[in-house]
Amino acid sequence: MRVKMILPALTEATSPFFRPIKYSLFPPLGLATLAAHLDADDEIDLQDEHVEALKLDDEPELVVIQVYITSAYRAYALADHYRKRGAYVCLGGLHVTSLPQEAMQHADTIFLGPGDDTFPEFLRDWRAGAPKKIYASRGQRGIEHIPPLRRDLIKRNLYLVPNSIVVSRGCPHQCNFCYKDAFFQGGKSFYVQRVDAALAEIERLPGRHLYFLDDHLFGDAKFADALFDGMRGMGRLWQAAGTVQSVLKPGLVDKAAQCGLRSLFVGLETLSPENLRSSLKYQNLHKDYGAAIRRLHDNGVMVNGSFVFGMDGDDASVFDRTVEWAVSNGIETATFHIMTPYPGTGLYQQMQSQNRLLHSNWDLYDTRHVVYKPARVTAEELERGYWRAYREFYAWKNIFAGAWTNDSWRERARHIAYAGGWKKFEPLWDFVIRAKRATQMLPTLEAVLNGFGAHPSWSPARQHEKIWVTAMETVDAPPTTSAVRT
Ligand code: B12
Repeated sequence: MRVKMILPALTEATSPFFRPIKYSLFPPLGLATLAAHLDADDEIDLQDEHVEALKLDDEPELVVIQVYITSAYRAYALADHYRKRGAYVCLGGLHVTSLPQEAMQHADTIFLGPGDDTFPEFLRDWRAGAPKKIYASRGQRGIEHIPPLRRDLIKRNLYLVPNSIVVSRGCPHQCNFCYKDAFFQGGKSFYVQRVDAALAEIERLPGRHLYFLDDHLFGDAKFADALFDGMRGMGRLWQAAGTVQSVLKPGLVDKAAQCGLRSLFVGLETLSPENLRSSLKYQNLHKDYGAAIRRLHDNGVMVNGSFVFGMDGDDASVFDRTVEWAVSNGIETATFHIMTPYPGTGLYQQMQSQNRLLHSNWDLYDTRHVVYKPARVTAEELERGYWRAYREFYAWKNIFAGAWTNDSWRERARHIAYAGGWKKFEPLWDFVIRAKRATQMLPTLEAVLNGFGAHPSWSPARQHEKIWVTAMETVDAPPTTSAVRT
């Protein structure tokens, strides 16, 4: 069987003028996961439009397209194209699950929710000549017995982070803006892989660097604890996402750092308790964000703080206040978003019932445009403030100010290299992406993550490196500085 799998891109990702690095970071794990259910002798062409021009003159029998909100129109156009050419088209993913009626116009079959149980069911029906129109994942879903994803279909050289990995689905919390409730309807919304399967998947990944794309890697503490035990000694350097609450809990983050965690994406969202309450993000309420950041820094873990602007408690002062706070707490990188109500979420229902949605042009639901009536600022103020926050946070003066919250020179250098690397060398990234050399930048990322030797990853096989770094430290470290960590 000839199968085509496509991750379509939003327009910006395919711009002939400028390619932001964020679209060349991660390969399409969702599709590679689904591909594992196909037969070994099926002819599979997996294309990710974020990193390659699509070949559209082929003749697949089955087309599988993943639909996110910002790529929905592009996905529908591709679906229409292949249906005209006689292919059987399947659409699935978050946006299809939120708006099945819309997606159905463009597909032979649609899938609601995760595809790990429904896609194999569909394949059986399709091969038997009786596919259904809709497959909905319900009830006791899980990923304990899924086959290893088809990494052989991923064009590794096109990505900065080819070793991205997911070992859980969903999250234990219930924030009203999150995609989670829209996606995991009628069943479990947080579940993990078997620890041995997760460790085996890690072992299969070449090199050192890993990026866990799990919504909350620490969400199941028992699982995370066993995973980190298993990762000890593997010599990995890795990045992931977790909550303030999980960082403040004693033990787990320290263990994570010992087995290679070097940067954590943390959903700080807002500095206002009122906003936390209204978005049901209770797990962040009354938590000392500053203490969480210090805890991560003390463990040699950099922080990517994620913030949302435009919640109902935000007035025009929110942008400057947030940037100032982030800089003074030494956060290395920040991701800002304009609050965006995704269809199917509690936030969307709230905005709809209050008649505050401005339009449903999904292309603009990209967290950079205001798509609803904000409460205490105008839409223009919100967009201007959002862009100003990015400019200010990544101004050299603030990168240096943030870096100087560290005592150690190596930590300062790491902060400057990491923050500057993402935002100050965009023309370089553009060049690297066009030259199809994204993976070749990985050693640079690894060097920065390990703090130029201050936070190396240990493994028995790398003892020689340990000895070398320790020797360096003895020579290099200024005698008065205690913060150079080994
Ligand atoms: C990695 C990631 C990215 C990466 C790359 C995406 C990629 N290569 O897949 C980058 C950085 C580029 C990115 C960018 C953006 N992202 Co993003 N991203 C994610 C993240 C963290 C993980 C995705 C992932 O790999 N999941 C793991 C795999 C295994 O699961 P999966 O992809 O969902 O696939 C499963 C199912 O969806 C289903 N399935 C999917 N497709 C199909 C098709 C068929 C036929 C079937 C049967 C099943 C099926 O089966 C799969 C296996 O179970 C998610 C959060 C999340 N947990 O999903 C956000 C998320 C998908 N992103 C989101 C958003 C909003 C964006 C941006 C608009 C944000 C921005 N301001 O930049 C951009 C634009 C994206 C675009 N191209 O249009 C939202 C999407 C909301 C929505 N309703 O669509 C999410 C959910 C985060 C959030 N804010 O809530 N993103």
